[in-house]
Amino acid sequence: MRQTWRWFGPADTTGIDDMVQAGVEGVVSALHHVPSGAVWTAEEIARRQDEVRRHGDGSASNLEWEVVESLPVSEAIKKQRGEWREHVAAYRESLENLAAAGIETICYNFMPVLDWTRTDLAWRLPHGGTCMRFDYFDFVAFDLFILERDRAKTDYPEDVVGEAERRFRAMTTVMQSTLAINVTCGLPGAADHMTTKDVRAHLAEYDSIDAQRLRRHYIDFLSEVVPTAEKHGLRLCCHPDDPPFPLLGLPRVMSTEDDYRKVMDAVDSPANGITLCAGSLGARPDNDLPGMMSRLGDRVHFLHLRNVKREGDGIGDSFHEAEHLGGDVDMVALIAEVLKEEARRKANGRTDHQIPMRPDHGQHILDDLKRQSQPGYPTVGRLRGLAELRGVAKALGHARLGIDHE
Ligand code: DNO
Repeated sequence: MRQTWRWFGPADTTGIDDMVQAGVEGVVSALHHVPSGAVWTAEEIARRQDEVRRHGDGSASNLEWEVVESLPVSEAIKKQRGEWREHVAAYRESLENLAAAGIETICYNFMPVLDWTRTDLAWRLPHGGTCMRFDYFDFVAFDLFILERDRAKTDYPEDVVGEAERRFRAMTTVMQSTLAINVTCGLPGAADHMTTKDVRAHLAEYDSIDAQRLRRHYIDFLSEVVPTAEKHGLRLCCHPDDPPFPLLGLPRVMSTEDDYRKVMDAVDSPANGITLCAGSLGARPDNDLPGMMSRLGDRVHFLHLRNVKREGDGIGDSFHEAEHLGGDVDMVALIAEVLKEEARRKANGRTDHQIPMRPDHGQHILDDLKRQSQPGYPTVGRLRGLAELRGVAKALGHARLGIDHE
């Protein structure tokens, strides 16, 4: 596995110098300031590459920008409305510019309206640190009483509405507005921030788009951009829905193995691949992560190694972000499958036999509690995760265990 690290650019409180000390091998970044639908120009890409290549004092970092996360797919493309064709053309142009700059792995997602969704960005853990959490009843309270979505009342059973109402009434106004901010926090570092009002307006536009239609739009998009990716030797990789179940009555189409299979088969090309995010997919008890890696592995171009602790057995129940080796995802078994896939690729002469992985999210611990960072992206918590994951890979890849590990 190639050990990478997400960097939000010069404003990130974890700098390039920190990454070098953490033993990071490659950088994951994006041009967060460019709005979805616009072209990533060669100049802007080159600027970010240059920033990655330098330490704070200007000396060489020996790091490269290796993975894009994310090249966002605009809402217009997802809905096939307005300027969506222009946005697809811009997407192709951005891919061409990235290819010319030598960046081959491009992550994106196809979640309507909201990216990742949590109700608490700093949930206190017994050890004194914090993590992100999704609380089902708080989320329902947001939907019913803050967003006041038209159909919300009929979407939930009566007892759930009752409990959500009790929760909401017990919240102070500050707690209510914090909940609204947390839920709409969406993509960290993105140019497109949303208010509750924006969410309402977007939801209305999805009234006539069900999962089947959204999947069709997604396949249409892939049919347009995968040929460009193929031509330039790029690997597109779709991040799963986070959490992997429908929210706010919106359709979700990348939540399960079956969802991935449908889309991989519809546009059957190595350039159409997967970001296997263990934490996102792991929030659902019926997603078998090591099994998915073993069955879909040849299309996995990027790995987010993160863990979650599910707080119930149902699809849609509360969960929180656990330590990388804690939680419900069998991380050791998953990494073992990754190493097997890498060995298969090597034997087949694939140049992409080393799969980039990043320690996804981290609990905020030690100095993280004193310094500001993007929610889920603390320095020490991620460093701890990287160290643990690296240890597992090293141990499993030990020659005596017979897995050829790069
Ligand atoms: C959250 C991230 C996601 C991810 C996008 C990819 O921390 O994993 O925001 O970057 O969904 O498009």
